[in-house]
Amino acid sequence: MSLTVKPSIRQHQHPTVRQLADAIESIWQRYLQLSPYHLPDDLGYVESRLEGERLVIENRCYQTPQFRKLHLELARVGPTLDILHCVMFPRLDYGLPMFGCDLVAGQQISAAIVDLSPVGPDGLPLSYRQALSTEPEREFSQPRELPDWGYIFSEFCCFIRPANKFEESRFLKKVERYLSIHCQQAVQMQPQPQQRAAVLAGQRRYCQQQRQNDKTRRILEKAFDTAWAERYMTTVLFDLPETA
Ligand code: 18B
Repeated sequence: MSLTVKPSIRQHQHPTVRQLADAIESIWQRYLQLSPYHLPDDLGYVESRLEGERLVIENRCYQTPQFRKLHLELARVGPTLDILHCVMFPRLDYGLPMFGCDLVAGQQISAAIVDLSPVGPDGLPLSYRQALSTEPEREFSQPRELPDWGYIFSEFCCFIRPANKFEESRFLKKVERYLSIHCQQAVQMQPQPQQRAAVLAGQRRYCQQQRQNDKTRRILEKAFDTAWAERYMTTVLFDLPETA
């Protein structure tokens, strides 16, 4: 499938948000066989007001033979807060880690996180650990501490506040490496139907923890309401397959 260029809030967002969104889609396109994924009730484009300020959410979703849902979300809160959110949900026949990325940019980027998070009790598969073992250490001067619910992330999780443009572009490169490793591993993998129950349990745990992110929830609650925020977090941001 070729990705058509639609008018988008992307053009107006923080340059690093825009570059990261472009990079993610270009890697997906390079390695994966994309087809469309339809969101419930057309939650593709959502607009509301947050304390008099506009909240705009724009979703891009795809599926592939290995992934039930590839989700890239761009959001703008008011005139200056830009957010990129990305999660790749493997199909249950594939015991792959969860790729997740979040970038929160006001005047400066306050939070940049990327991880390949394990779904099994034994941590990341050996092939991932080997591929990630060449990652440089101490690339960033301002690491951030994970919240309590963040024990789902791997030892390769990168959570920082980029100190300058160099660190921003270094973070971008890191996301590109994580994503390329993930796509390459995924397309080489054979389906393992006997693992479905375990994979579902792992994805459920991942989603349950992510739904505890109060900072995300608060933005959605202020712009809409509690019920809408709950529904959005459970059906769009961190949903599970219906075959559950
Ligand atoms: N998230 N993020 O995706 N979040 O979605 N995000 C924030 O500087 C949104 C993910 C993660 O310190 C912040 O503190 C909104 C994924 C972590 O307690 C804001 C959306 C991952 C933190 C938002 C969104 C992830 C965090 C505060 C929907 C990881 C730190 C910014 C579009 C794979 C939490 C700051 C803490 C923070 C908002 C992680 C405002 C609205 C996939 C760990």
